[in-house]
Amino acid sequence: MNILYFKKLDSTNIKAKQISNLNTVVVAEQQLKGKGRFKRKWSSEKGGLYFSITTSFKDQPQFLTFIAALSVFKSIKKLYNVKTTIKWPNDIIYKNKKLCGILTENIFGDQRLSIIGIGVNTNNKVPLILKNKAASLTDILKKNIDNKRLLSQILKNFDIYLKKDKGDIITEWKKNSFLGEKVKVRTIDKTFEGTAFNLDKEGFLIIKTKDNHITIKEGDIFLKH
Ligand code: BT5
Repeated sequence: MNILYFKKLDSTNIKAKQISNLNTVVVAEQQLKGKGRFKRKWSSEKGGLYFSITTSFKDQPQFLTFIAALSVFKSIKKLYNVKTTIKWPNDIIYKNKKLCGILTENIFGDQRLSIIGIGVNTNNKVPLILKNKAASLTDILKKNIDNKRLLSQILKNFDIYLKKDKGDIITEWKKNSFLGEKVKVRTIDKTFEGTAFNLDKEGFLIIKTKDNHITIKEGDIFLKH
């Protein structure tokens, strides 16, 4: 992997798209316009780990998100012995607070690429408004985090998972995920409650409600406790 470091970028996903080179990692110490899903913002103050990986196009980008989530999950466990939980579709949480967010985008240019953007709260401050929703590794461990070391561990794991088959990825994802938890689901057109029940073969989430099983393709999930 070719790693490019920047002090400040609008967004590592945007930069990676401009560069459009395969197997490149774009890292920024700070992002001015960090992006979340659905045009949301990702708070990216100095001190955090913000990067994007480009890889060959996958028609099911959710699998790349799963691979990224597993890579972050494993790295945090290995380096800091912190047990996090993977929440569908794109979060790593610690005690119900978001520690990492992932944004996978497919680019249909001359070359078809998938860009996987990963933001991990390490030494950065999160805005007051997110205090109840966001966790950082420094807050959890009460020590400074070596972002380069964490990055290289995540990239190592990412390479390993990229070579695994989908079935294995889903199995491992499930084992370390929030499945079984009571949740509230919000999609574009409805909100309802149930239990996070399973993933289907495509990587969509199945919610068990009182009298039904509902497949969720896109939306937000909130843990209920
Ligand atoms: C995400 O969106 O979680 C995807 C975040 C991806 C960020 C990375 S950083 C490197 C790369 N470059 C980019 O520009 N983006 C990627 P979503 O599920 O939509 O969550 C966004 C929501 O999370 C916001 O609306 C806030 O409520 C919350 N949030 C924002 N910043 C946060 C932070 N630093 N920590 C925890 N929660 C945050």
